[in-house]
Amino acid sequence: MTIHFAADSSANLPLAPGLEVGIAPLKIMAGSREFTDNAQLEVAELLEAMEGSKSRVSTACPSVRDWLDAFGEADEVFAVAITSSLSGSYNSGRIAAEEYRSAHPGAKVYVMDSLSTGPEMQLLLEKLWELSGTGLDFDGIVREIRGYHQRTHLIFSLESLDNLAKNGRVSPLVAKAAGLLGFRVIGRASREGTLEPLHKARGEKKALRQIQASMEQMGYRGGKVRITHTENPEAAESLKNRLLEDHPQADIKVSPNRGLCACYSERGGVMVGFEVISEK
Ligand code: X90
Repeated sequence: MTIHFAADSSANLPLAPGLEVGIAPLKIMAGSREFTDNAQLEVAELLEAMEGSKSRVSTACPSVRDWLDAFGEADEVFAVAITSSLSGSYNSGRIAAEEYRSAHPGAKVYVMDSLSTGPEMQLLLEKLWELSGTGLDFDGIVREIRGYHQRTHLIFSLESLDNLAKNGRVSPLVAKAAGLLGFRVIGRASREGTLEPLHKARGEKKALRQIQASMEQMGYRGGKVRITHTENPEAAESLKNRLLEDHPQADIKVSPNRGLCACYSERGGVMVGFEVISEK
C-alpha cells in the first residue's frame, strides 16, 4: 500500500529530510510578473518585484489540477491546505479529492483545513508522516491528526500588513498599526482561521519578547516549534535561542518562507508554529 502527502505551497516546503510532500503551488502576481510558488522561485527576486510594483500585489490559490498533480498516484493521500477563511485552496483540494476518488476506486484522500498556514502546516505534515509509520489505518490517522491539531498554534510578527490589507485579508484598521514606523503587529491564527491581532510592539526585541510571552500564555511548555521568516534569519535564530534558554530540550527548527508566506508576511516577517499541552 502506498501513502502520499500533499500540501499547498504555503507550507514552505521542502520540510524534514525524507518527508516527501507533493506541492500544489499558489501564484503571486507582482507588477507585470507572475511567480509560481514552486522550488524554482527565488524569494529575493519576488520581494524586489513586489516592492517595485506600483499596482496591487495579488495571489491565486492552486487549481483542482494542481492539487491532483500534488496527490500523485497512491492508495492513501493526506493533504494539508492553508486556512479556508483566507484562501480558496482548501476548496480546490476538496474538489480534487472527489475527482481523485472517482478516478481511483478504493483510494482514500483526506484534505485538511489547517485553519492556519506556514509553520503550523509544517507541524501537521510532520505529524502525519510520523503517524503513517505507526501502523494506524487511514481512519486512525485522521482521528489522531484532528486531535493533534487541537494542540498546535500559529503566532507571528509582521512589520507590514500592506499586502494582507490590499487583498482584503485583514481590516485596514489593523494594517495601519503595522504601518507606523518601527511598529510590528503580533498576531495569531484564530480558531476560525482568520488573522487575529494580539499586540503591537516597537522594535524587533520587544516583538520577540512578546511572541515568547504569548506562546507561554497559550500553553507552550517546551513542545516542538517551527519558525519561518522572510529574509530575517537573525530574528528567527534569536527567538529560537530565547526559547531554548527556558526549554533546553525543545525541538526547534528555523527555515525561510517560500513565496506565498513571503508575499503576505513581507520582509522581516517571522512566523511560529508550536505545540501546546492542552486542547484549544
Ligand atoms: O488564495 C490565495 O490567493 C491566498 C491568500 C492567502 C492570504 C493569507 C496568507 C497569510 C500568509 C501571513 C501571516 C499569517 C496570517 C495567518 C492567519 C491565519 C502569512
